This record gives sequence, C-alpha cells and structure tokens, in this order.
Amino acid sequence: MRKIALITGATAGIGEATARLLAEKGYDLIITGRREERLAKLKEEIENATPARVHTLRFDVRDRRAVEEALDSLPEAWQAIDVLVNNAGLAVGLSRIYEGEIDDWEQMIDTNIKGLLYVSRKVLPGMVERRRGHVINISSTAGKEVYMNGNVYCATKFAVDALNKAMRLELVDHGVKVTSVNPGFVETEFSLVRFKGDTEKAKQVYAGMEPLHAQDIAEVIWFVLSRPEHVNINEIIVTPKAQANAYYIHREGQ
Ligand code: NDP
Ligand code: 8X3
Repeated sequence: MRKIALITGATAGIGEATARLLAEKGYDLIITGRREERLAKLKEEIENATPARVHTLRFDVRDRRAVEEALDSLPEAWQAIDVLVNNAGLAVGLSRIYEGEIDDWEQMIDTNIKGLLYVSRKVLPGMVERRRGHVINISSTAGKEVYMNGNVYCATKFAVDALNKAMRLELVDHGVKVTSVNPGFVETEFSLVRFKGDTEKAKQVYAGMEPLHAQDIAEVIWFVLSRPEHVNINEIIVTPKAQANAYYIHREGQ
C-alpha cells in the first residue's frame, strides 16, 4: 500500500523539493501552504510526472481554526498519514534584540512554534492510534547555536529542537518515529522572506560560498525515511561545506 506524507510549506524551497522527491519514491502527498496557485501547480506537475496522488490544503499555520478545519476536511482515504514533515517556517528580520520589530517576532513565534504545534496536535493522534508514523521536524543550525541578530528566529528553532525531543520521548512507546533535520544555509526563498523582498540583501547571504540546495535537504529527509523500521535517526545537522557552524562561514576572497 502507498504511504501518505503530509508536508507543510510545500509551495517553495525545502518543502517543495521534498514533495517532488517523496512522490518519486512512491508516496502520496498532502501538500500545504498559503499560496493556492503554487499548490495547484505543484499537484499538477507531480501527478503528471509520477504515479503519486496529491491532495492540497491551503491554510495559514498560524490560524488554529484554519489548521483544524483543513485537517478535519481530509477525505477518509487521506486520513491515515504515515509521515508528517513539519517544514513551514520562516525568519523575518535580522537585527539586535533591542532594535527588533515586535511584529516580526510574533510572526516567527506564531509560525515556527505555534503553527508546528497546531498541525502536530491534529496529526499525531492518528499515528498513535495506528501505532505507526514518522514525524520530521525541520529545525536549523539556528536551533543549535545562536548567531548575532538571529535572536528570536534562533529561539523558535531551539523550541522546535525541544519539541522534537519531547515528541520522541512521548511517542516512542506508540511506535512513532521522530527526527529533526537541522540545515545550515540553504538557498531557497528563505532569505528573500527574511529581508522582506530585498533581493540584493538576500543574495549577499550566499556570497563567496556555495550554499545547500533544497534538493540536498530533500535527500536527507529521504535518507531518514528510508532506514529500516527498527532504525530512528534522532537528529541530523547538515551544512554547506563552507559552513562550520551556525555563525562561521568561510567565504572565498574574503
Ligand atoms: P521558503 O521560504 O522557500 O519556504 C517556506 C515555506 O513555508 C513556504 O512553502 C511557505 O508557504 C511556508 N510558510 C511560511 N509561513 C507559513 C504560514 N504562516 N502558513 C503556512 N505556510 C507557511 O524557505 P525554506 O524552504 O528554506 O524553509 C523551510 C523550513 O526550513 C523553515 O522552517 C525554515 O526555518 C527551515 N530552514 C531553512 C534554512 C535555510 O537556510 N533556507 C536553514 C534551516 C532551516 P506559503 O508562503 O505559500 O505559505
Ligand atoms: C536558516 C539558516 O543560518 O539563516 O535556519 O538561520 S540561518
């Protein structure tokens, strides 16, 4: 029987690459995000290119009711979710904490922590009932070490790290695996979002080094999922070759 993976934030970057790869590997997909046209386009492309079936759910993870309604709306054939990839997330702004934009903080906290919790709260009971499943939480090197001006974004990813550990503790006796994938710099729409559409600033983040590509993380997620049933990868940190940790990056010519 084909497995079902629900991927949040599949309209761009890591989520989109993961959706495409898991479809190739034999999963049916529930893809979510706020941008409906992108969801529809991705569904069409994946269904044309692979045997996968794709169900789209448009919602904002910050909106608790919308999350609940969307997941309650799943037809019966889509309810037995085998894999949850908690990927939707973002950084907004990069400034010292005493100069930070409080609206930006709220957006990060509401998306990266509360949104992840709302989705998990709806999906986990089914996994517990069926005594199988795998949750992959996308945290970050920013959830392992704090870097200058990263403050609240880092705090949200430290929270994801803590929730990942909590989930593993509380699901281990229910046959559900839990893994965190912690990437360093990945060139996606992430920096464009962080710098509120400033393409020049976004480009500078990756100057003089080769960042990871979304596909690199999709392949790590596939590696995690394709281990034998008795094996659980607890967490995995993956950076570009030029990145030593969350804040030390070697740039050519600098
Ligand atoms: P992108 O900006 O390319 O993709 C982010 C995805 O999250 C989009 O699909 C977006 O969909 C979705 N999303 C954001 N906010 C919401 C929301 N409120 N409700 C629903 N969906 C939302 O970034 P990445 O692919 O790089 O980021 C994916 C994850 O990886 C994030 O959790 C990020 O923190 C993490 N990460 C990224 C790294 C990087 O360097 N790129 C490194 C480490 C971790 P839409 O806008 O359509 O709603
Ligand atoms: C995203 C990577 O280093 O920009 O989590 O925070 S970083």
